[in-house]
Amino acid sequence: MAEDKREFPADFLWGGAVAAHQIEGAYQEGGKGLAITDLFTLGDKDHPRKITETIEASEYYPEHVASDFYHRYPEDIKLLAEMGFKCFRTSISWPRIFPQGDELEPNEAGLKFYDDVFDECLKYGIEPIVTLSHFELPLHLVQEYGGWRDRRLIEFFARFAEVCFKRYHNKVKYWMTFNEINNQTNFEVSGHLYTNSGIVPEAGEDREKLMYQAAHYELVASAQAVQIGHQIDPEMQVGAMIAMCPIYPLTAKPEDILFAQRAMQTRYWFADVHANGFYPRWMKHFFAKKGFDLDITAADLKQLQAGTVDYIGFSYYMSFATKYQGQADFNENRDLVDNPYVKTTEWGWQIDPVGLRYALNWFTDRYHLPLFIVENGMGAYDQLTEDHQVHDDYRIKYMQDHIIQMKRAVLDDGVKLLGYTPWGCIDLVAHGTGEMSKRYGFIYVDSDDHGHGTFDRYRKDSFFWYKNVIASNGAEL
Ligand code: P53
Repeated sequence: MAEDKREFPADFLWGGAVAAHQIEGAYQEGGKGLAITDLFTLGDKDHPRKITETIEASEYYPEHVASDFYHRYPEDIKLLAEMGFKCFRTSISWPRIFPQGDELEPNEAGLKFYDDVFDECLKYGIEPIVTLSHFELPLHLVQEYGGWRDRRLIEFFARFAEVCFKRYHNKVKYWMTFNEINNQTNFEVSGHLYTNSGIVPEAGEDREKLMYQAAHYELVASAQAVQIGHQIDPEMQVGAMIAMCPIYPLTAKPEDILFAQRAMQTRYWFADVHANGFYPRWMKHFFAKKGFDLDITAADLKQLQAGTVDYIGFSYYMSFATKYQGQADFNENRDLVDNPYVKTTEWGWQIDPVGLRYALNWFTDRYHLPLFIVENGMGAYDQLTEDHQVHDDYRIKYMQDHIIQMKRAVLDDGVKLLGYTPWGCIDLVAHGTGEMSKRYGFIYVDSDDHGHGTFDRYRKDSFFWYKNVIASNGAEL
């Protein structure tokens, strides 16, 4: 295949992405309250993270220290600038701004921290891209209200959004409301409902119904935030953030095709509501069939319609395949099968660059909105050599393959893509397992899974490679 030397559009936003809880550490500094992620223990690929009720001395909580970005952000952002970043995606830790979540007045020290971070970015011409809620729900909202099972969280979130928009609208144009709002479709797996919505199901409670109720409140809160944002500054772009793992039919058997369609509906209706402003038809039937008497008011439906998103941000790591097994409703834990045509990472994630082009086209056909790839990457074990190098050719290969498909979607298919922010551009705590050793970065952070190390930063081979990708605007991969 001939080398594709074409460039991306001139205003394409090359950058990288992180999230507050996975990189900042300093979990009790600057008046920050506890986030739910401060109670996630260390796991690994064979052992899920536990969620404890209080901080236990015998456990290790990786987010407490993370990559110590809170203290080292000037050095980190300087390195991002050296790579030529045009933008940098991070999140605002909700409990830094509202330590309990339900206060009326924000915490000035928290607001000041993000002013400093954004100013440091802007100093180098790096545009901050901000997620409001990236799994950092204030713990108090779980203890006092049961998380997003309670309608009052809409009001708390709207207040948080308003405070952030007012404070930073001159520094931040692109916002996202809820990170991977659809990751909770796997509600049967312990932890997913908690991570997205702070919900601990009681014995005998219908987890599926809880998920739909919480997601509804979140979508209403998101729609309110979009409207608040546009009132404060019409230039502001407020987007959704969807975890996109396309689900293919395993074979061309018509039942498999129909089932894959069903699977996509089940996982991506969140984007339908965000972008279209109303629930898809199948859901009304589904709720009735299930006998779910959800709290969805006429006023809510108006909000959804009035607060549709300006763009779709999405993460892309992998694709799935599914096979019809005689059950009408798709179930993530039962119906996903191995795709024989792709390889996997060491954590079993199916590597599928072509699926990224598929996803970009799928979103475009469905919503006709600009898109933003706000996460992509491959978690891997890296080796730091004695002279402080990391030869991460596997990471370079993964990204090359994905950027080639992205290029085709933009230049051959006409997809409107705002930018590309690969995940974990500075090594950070993996969300799923809590491991530091599941690394994504261009910048190596010298710390192990237990927070032992110097925390010094080192440039990996991928650092120099990506720097050249940006400098050539994607012509040289
Ligand atoms: P980690 C699962 C599937 C796809 C994306 O994940 C996911 C997850 C949750 O683990 O989450 C996103 O760190 C998420 C980030 C996360 C990243 O993907 O488990 O938005 O917070 O770190 C990568 O390897």
